Amino acid sequence: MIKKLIIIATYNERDNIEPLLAKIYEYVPEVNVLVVDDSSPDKTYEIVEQLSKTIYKDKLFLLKRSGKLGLGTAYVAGFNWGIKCEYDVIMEMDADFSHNPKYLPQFFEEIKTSDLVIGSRYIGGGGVVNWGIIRKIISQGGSMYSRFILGLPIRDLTGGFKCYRREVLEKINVNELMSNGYSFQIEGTYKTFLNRFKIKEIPIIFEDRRVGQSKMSGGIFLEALLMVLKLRLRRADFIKK
Ligand SMILES: Nc1nc2c(ncn2[C@@H]2O[C@H](COP(=O)(O)OP(=O)(O)O)[C@@H](O)[C@H]2O)c(=O)[nH]1
Ligand SMILES: [Mg+2]
Repeated sequence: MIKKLIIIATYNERDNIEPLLAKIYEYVPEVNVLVVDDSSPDKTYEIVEQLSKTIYKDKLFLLKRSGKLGLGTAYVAGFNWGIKCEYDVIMEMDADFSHNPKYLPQFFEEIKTSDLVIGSRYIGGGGVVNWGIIRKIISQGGSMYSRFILGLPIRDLTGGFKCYRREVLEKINVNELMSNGYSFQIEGTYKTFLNRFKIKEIPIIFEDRRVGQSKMSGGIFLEALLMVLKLRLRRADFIKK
């Protein structure tokens, strides 16, 4: 049996985390979950801590950081935790129900024959609901731009519903990831591709968050555009021996 870990980064997800965990364990009961919380002001971590000691004992873990350090470093901390504990496959997903847990069994099926499985909004059968036109253009445009600059045969480069085999994370060395914001997902996929791992996109319908606030902003977006250029220029550095 392969050991599976799902990492969920949280910042003010008090209303989402408990129902989300219930759904996750309904679809994939065998999985372990690590929540990386940045000391959310709404005390999301308290709920997780409580659940990890009671109904989800030994299958739910909490990594609490001292303050809001960003989504990218939250995942890096989670990846390192998962590598140390020798999980075979390590997934990332958002806490806000944008990433529907019903797709989880498909990810774990596909990862048997791939090295990275990406939940994709921009292949046939995939899509987005509840997003305004601006957000749609930013997201799809961001993927097209990155695809073109980096020469990647992948349709959805900015989504964060992804499943890696541990070997990939070890090879690309997650501690060397440069991005912390929106480009974090692009960088992970780019380095995976450059190191000749097998990448598979599966269609997902992405739903905008049910409750709480999005952390997307103009600054994050601009940082991402520049980071993609930087990634292209440093291409040779990312191909590991
Ligand atoms: N630990 C941690 N989680 C974060 C941080 N920023 C965002 N998140 C979480 O990352 C996920 C995606 O964030 P979200 O605001 O939904 O971004 P959007 O979907 O692009 O609008 C959610 O689960 C957030 O709670 C952060 O600085 N630290
Ligand atoms: Mg979201």
